[in-house]
Amino acid sequence: MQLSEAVIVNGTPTILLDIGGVQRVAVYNPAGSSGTALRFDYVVQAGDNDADGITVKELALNGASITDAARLALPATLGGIPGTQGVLVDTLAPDAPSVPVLAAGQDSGSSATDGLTNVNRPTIGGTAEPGSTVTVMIDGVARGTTTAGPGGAWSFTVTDPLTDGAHSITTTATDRAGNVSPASPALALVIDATPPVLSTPSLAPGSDSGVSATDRITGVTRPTLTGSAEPNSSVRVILDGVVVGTATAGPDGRWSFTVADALADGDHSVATEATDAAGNTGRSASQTFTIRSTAPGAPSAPTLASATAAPRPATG
Ligand SMILES: [Ca+2]
Ligand SMILES: [Ca+2]
Ligand SMILES: [Ca+2]
Ligand SMILES: [Ca+2]
Repeated sequence: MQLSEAVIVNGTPTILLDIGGVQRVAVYNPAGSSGTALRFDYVVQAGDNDADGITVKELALNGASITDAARLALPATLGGIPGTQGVLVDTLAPDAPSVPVLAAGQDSGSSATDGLTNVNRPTIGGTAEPGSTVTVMIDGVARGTTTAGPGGAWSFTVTDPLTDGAHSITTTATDRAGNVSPASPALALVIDATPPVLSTPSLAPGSDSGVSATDRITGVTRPTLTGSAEPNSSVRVILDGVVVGTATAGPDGRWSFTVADALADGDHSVATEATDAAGNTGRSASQTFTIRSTAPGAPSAPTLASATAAPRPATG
């Protein structure tokens, strides 16, 4: 309270305030006052909340006197009160924000709602108190802030790529007075940005017939092919450049596939491609093998090359 001349205050006058519809009282503070500037203090209390500015109401003498040097009492009215609509009082913390969600298109792979994604810098969003500052925490560590719009909606794109594995995303909202909300419920996210790694496919044991079980020359025209890929990934079997079927890798990564249509004699190649649940795709090297299903011509009668020679093994 500014005065044009020095005054003497006896007693404890007060000034009535309206804070969000609640009457509060600012009390004369002699220690903070001088002859021409009277100070009144009000300490904001828990629960005070006035988003459009407090109102300064009347001066109450409460039996006190305010006089000038000539002992003339001042009129106990307040004039020329500066605008107080900018004086905002807010002791109420925002409610906890909504559970964060992945933005549209960010939940890749076989399900768009399972929280398993290969987007390792995802955009997430939610709602919080309008105008509040939203702090995004990943695994409990604040990783950035954004502002909730007039409707409360906010959006945030993770800046540093998240590592593969599980992550928990929560938020808090901070209002303009610095009150911080409780944390939101958590968004559980699993990042898999790593494509499947596939072994070179091979003929299964039992599908590589003949003198050698490892020479990839076989009389089995519908061989079983095997290999390994990322566990639970979907494996496409590519024979001579054409996808002929799909297998699913087991929890140990092993898959097998039996060719449905008999293969012609001759050389063939097999390769595989696997896609994991997050939508990453990897490809194997290709492997060749040879089908020889036609019975060879009757072998000539064995002859002894010498008395000590061992019998020649049959071929085929
Ligand atoms: Ca508030
Ligand atoms: Ca997904
Ligand atoms: Ca993967
Ligand atoms: Ca063989």
